[in-house]
Amino acid sequence: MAIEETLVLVKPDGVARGLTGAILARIEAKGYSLVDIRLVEPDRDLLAAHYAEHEGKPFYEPLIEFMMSGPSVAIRLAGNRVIEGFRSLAGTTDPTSAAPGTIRGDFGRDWGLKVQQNLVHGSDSPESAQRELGIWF
Ligand code: DAT
Ligand code: MG
Repeated sequence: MAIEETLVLVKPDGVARGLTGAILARIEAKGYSLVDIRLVEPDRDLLAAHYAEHEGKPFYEPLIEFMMSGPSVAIRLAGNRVIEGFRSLAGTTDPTSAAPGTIRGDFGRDWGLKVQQNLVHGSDSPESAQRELGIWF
């Protein structure tokens, strides 16, 4: 067993569309444990820290603006290999091509170029998880 913790965010589109409960149901059905959960309205400084790896990319500013458009639900999630497991539940980044059965594949809409509106975030490595959990909690 490799019990890990990860940061999951239900992003502003997921919260605004009333999908928080449906997303949490999938997480709980998988057997992961909610260790902590909070509604956060992040400021630019928090988001700059969270998305530091993407600074300078063409989608960076629209991403930050979108993430400031409303609250996100931040979740400290624990479970066996939860970092990889949650990203598998979430599906690939672009909702248009994310597989059916995944959160992004089932709920993500084709919003034109707005790939950032893909409902959820999940940390991509143990190092990212520890860093991001420290930012949001
Ligand atoms: P992920 O959220 O799947 O880990 P990422 O870390 O590469 O993806 O990017 C962070 C977020 O930035 C992603 O959830 C949506 C947005 N994004 C990534 N690539 C994009 C692109 N090519 N165009 C627009 N937004 C993008
Ligand atoms: Mg990422």
